[in-house]
Amino acid sequence: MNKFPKNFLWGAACASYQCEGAWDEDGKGPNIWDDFCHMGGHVKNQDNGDIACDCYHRVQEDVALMKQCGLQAYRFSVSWARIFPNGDGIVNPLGFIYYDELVDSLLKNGIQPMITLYHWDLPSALQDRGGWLNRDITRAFARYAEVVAQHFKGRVHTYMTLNEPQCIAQLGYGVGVHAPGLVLDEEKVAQVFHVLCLAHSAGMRAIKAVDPTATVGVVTCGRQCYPQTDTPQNRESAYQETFNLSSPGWQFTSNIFLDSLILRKYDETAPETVRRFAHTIDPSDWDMMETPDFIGINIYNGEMVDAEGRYVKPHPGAPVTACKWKVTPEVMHYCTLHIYRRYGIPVYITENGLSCNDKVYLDGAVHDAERIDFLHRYLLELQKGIAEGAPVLGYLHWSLFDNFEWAEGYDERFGMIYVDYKDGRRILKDSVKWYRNVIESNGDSL
Ligand code: GBH
Repeated sequence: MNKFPKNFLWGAACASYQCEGAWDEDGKGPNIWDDFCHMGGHVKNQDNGDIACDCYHRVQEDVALMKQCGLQAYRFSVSWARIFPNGDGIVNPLGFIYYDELVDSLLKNGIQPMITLYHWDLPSALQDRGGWLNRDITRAFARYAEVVAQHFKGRVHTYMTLNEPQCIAQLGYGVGVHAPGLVLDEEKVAQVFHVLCLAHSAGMRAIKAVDPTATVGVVTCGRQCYPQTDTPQNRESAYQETFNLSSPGWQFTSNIFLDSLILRKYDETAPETVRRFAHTIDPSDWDMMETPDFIGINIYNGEMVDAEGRYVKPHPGAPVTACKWKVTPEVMHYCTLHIYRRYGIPVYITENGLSCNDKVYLDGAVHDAERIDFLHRYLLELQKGIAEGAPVLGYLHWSLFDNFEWAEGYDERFGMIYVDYKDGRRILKDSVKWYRNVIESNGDSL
């Protein structure tokens, strides 16, 4: 019996601002992360993405490495401000240079390109007009989506409209630790979620209009709970708590976004602020929502709950990653089942991984035993969800390269390939050699 489905897709993911560099080359316009970093005071060590991993200038080398790692798919994002320097209006004739080279090189090497349209780097010109608070942005996003889909028609078949609406809304507009750095009240954050839903939907329609065969998904990072003991009652409480908006942090649930898109309503557990916002919505908005073809799940860890749905604190000294995120492999078993049970559409794991204190050893290699152990545990648990019927189409590790970790700058290393930021040199870590065997055996080596 095979552990993973026959056509299961194994790959890795990254995002434009985190790895490309070339922040002002070939006619690119400024985006909110350029501004946020250059302003100073927001990012550790005053780091920025001006150069990052310099992927922009290393396409051939990088794709050769991907090939060497045995990747079947590469999820990357397009920088909106490269295509539309002003967010809207005129297309930059040089905007696709890098992406053309990347996509063609991936295809030549048998690696499937998967495009995220928006991974947080909004053109500054659109932020000047209110960013995701202004619903006019949905038109600009649809235009951008249309231009990208038209350009890659026949070469790219899988798109993700938005990466993690939860982070865009809450980290960018609620607590301000991400660009654009705004600190607004909960009703405004709810409004951002709604505009993001409309933008996803308009973008999805635009892609389908130019390429009806394209598959279009959206990527969530909502809270996931898993049962302390694997009983039916505890499984149920974990499911209920996963989508409970009345627990602290409705901004970090999946349903605050996906319910709107797919169920076309807010959950009954929505708090007062969300309800108040809901009253201001034009009812015809709900008819404009587009159900995605798949849901991308970004999952790093989860919350353990008991049979009554109470959160169980990790025991003292429980394992954590370098940036102190909990290590909870069990969440992989249940997260795909939860999302599938509620929404009934297939899922990808679009991100999963960890940061480690990686360094180059005396022997010149990067021995990241922690990452191998983490991956091994998480993938074994993922397999359990699949065995119980969750339609999981693939697994994309976050990340391929060490890269710019937003407000944490370059302090956190999430890659399976080490990047020496002094000179851009890449070194395959032990984990990616291990991962290659997993891919080659379609998970049977686990
Ligand atoms: C992803 O974000 C990003 O897509 C990617 O760009 C980034 O580099 C990568 O992960 C690694 O950070 O406990 O309720 O406050 C993941 C961000 C981190 C989302 C923690 C939710 C906690 C929610 N997530 N998180 S809560």
